[in-house]
Amino acid sequence: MKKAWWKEAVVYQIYPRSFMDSNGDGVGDINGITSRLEYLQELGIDVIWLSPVYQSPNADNGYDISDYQAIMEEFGTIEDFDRMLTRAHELGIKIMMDLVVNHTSDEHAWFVESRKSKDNPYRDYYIWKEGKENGNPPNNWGACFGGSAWKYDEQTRMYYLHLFAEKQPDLNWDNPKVREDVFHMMNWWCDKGIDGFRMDVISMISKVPGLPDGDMQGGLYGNGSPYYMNGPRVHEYLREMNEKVLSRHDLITVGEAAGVTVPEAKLYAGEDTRELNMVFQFEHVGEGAGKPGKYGKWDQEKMPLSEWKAILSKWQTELEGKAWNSLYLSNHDQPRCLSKYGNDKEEYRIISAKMLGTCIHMMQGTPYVYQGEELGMTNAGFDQIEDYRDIESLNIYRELKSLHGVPEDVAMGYLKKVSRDNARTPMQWNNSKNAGFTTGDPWIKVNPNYTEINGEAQRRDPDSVFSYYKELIRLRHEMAIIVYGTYQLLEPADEKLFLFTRELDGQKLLVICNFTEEDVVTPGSALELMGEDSEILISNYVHRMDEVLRPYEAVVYIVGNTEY
Ligand code: TEU
Ligand code: CA
Repeated sequence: MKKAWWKEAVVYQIYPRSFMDSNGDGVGDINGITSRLEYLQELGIDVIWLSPVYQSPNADNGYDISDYQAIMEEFGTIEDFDRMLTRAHELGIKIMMDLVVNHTSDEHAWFVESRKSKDNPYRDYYIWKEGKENGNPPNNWGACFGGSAWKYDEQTRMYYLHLFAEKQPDLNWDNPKVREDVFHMMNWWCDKGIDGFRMDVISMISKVPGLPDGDMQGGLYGNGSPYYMNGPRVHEYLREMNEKVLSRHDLITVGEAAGVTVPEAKLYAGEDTRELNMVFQFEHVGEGAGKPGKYGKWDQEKMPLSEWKAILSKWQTELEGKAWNSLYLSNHDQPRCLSKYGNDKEEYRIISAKMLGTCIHMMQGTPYVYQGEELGMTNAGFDQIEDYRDIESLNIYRELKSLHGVPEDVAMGYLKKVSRDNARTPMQWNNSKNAGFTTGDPWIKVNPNYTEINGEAQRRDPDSVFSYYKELIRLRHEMAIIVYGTYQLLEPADEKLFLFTRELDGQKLLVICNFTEEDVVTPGSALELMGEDSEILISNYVHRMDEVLRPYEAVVYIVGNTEY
C-alpha cells in the first residue's frame, strides 16, 4: 500500500449555514468558521471539507451555484475567505472545497445565456431536448427531489434536464467547452491555495447518449439511474480532469459517487488509475441495501447488523491494496448517525456515540467527521412542517400526501427520522441562547437538547464524546496500523457484535463493538485473541470485563505478543 498524507488525514465536514454565525443574522458564515478554527485544531483534524460557500440563490442551500468564483453574500466576501484559509493553514488545517459541477443554478450566467435561444453559444452547455409528440417530456426519468427530471422552457419551447431540483439544470459534460471552463475554474481555486475537492454527485456527469427511458417505478416516473450513474464517459472525464487540474497540485480528492460499486470504485479511486483519491460509497447508509421501501429511503427498514457488516467489510477487503476507502456515517444529507445506528436516548447517548466512533475510526480509509458528530448531536425530529427547510423534505412531504395518499402523521414520521434537516440544525457550541450559534433568529431551529449536548461542556470533560473523538484521532495519527493495517471481519453472522482485526508488520488490533443495549457474551474467537498479554488501546467503559460486553461497549485491544 502506497503511503500518502491524505490517507493519514482525518477530515471534518462543515455545513457553513449551520456552523457559526458571526454577525447575528441567524445564518452561519465564513467569519464564524474562522472564529472556531481553534476548536477544530483542538479536536485534531487535518482537513476541513467545506460545503459550498459560492454565490447561490439557495434553492438547495448552496448546491445550486450561480457563480463559482464568488462567495455567497450571506457568507461573507472573498477577503473573508482568504483570511479563513490563511488562518487555517497557520493552524495546520487544510481546506477542501465542495465542487458542484454536475449542475449549476438556473441563475448561473451560462444558463441565463443557454436558455435565450437555440443558437446561443452557451446552448450546448446544458442538456436540451424536444418534448415527445404528445407534448410529454423527452423521457420518463424522475428527478431526485421529486417530479419529472425535465422542465419545459417557454422561451425556446424545449425541455432541459435537471436530475435534482428545477433550479439545478445539468451541465452537458460531453461539450469540451464545459470541461475546459470547469477545469479553468478549479485551477483558479488551486492557485488560491485551497487543498482539495469533494466532488458532488460526480458519478452522474456522463449520461448515456439518447437518454433512454428507465424502468417504471411506482407508476409515476422511470428510473433513469442506469443511464446516468457511472455513465459511459465518466472515467474519461475524470482522467482529463486529473491531467489538467488535479495532478498539477498537491490535493485531497473525494468523489461523491451514489450508485458506485466496488469494481467502479477501483477505477475512480484506484492506486494507479489517475482519477480521484477516494469515493463516498452509499451502500452502508442504505442505498441499494436493506429492504427498499415503497417510497425509497423514506420508509426503508433498518438493515440487520450482519448485512451492514458485510457491506462495510466488502469495501474494506476488496479495495485493499487497490484503491482507498472513505469512512463515514454522517454528512449533511443523512440523519444524525447517533440516532440512526446508535441510541440517542439519554441513557445510552454518550456510550453509543463513542462506540460508533470507535467502529468507523478503527477501519482502513480516511475518516470523515460531520460537524456535531464529535459531540454526539442527535436528530432534531421536528414535528411541524413549518420547521423544515430542506427542499427535498418539503417536496417529498407534499408528494407523499397528495400523490400517494400517505396520511399526515405517517409522512411526518418519515421526515422526523430521515429528513436531511436532522443534520442541519445549528452546531451546539454552549448552553447560552441558541446554543451560542447566533445572537439573532437562527434560519432553522436549534435542537433543544443543546443545554445537555454542547461543545463548551464537552471540551472540559475528559469523559465526553468530544474527548473520545480527540483520542481516536490522536491514535490514528500515531499508529500506522490504524491507517494502513489490513482488515479482517470476525463472527460475520453475529447480529449484536461487530468484531474485526487490523494487522500490520506483526502487530494486531482487535476491535469489538456491541451494537445493542444488552449485555452480550464475548465470543470465543475474541477471547482467544484477547489472551493475557493484550492491552487495551481505547475503550468506552472504564473497567475491563472480559467475558461480557456491556450495552454499546466498544474496546480495542493490542493483541498480546504483537509489537507496539
Ligand atoms: O447529494 C446527492 C446525493 O446523491 C444524495 O445524498 C442526495 O442528497 C440524497 O440522496 C437525496 O435523497 C449531493 C449533495 O450532497 C446534496 O446536498 C445536494 O442536494 C445534491 O447533491 C444536489 O447537489
Ligand atoms: Ca451570518
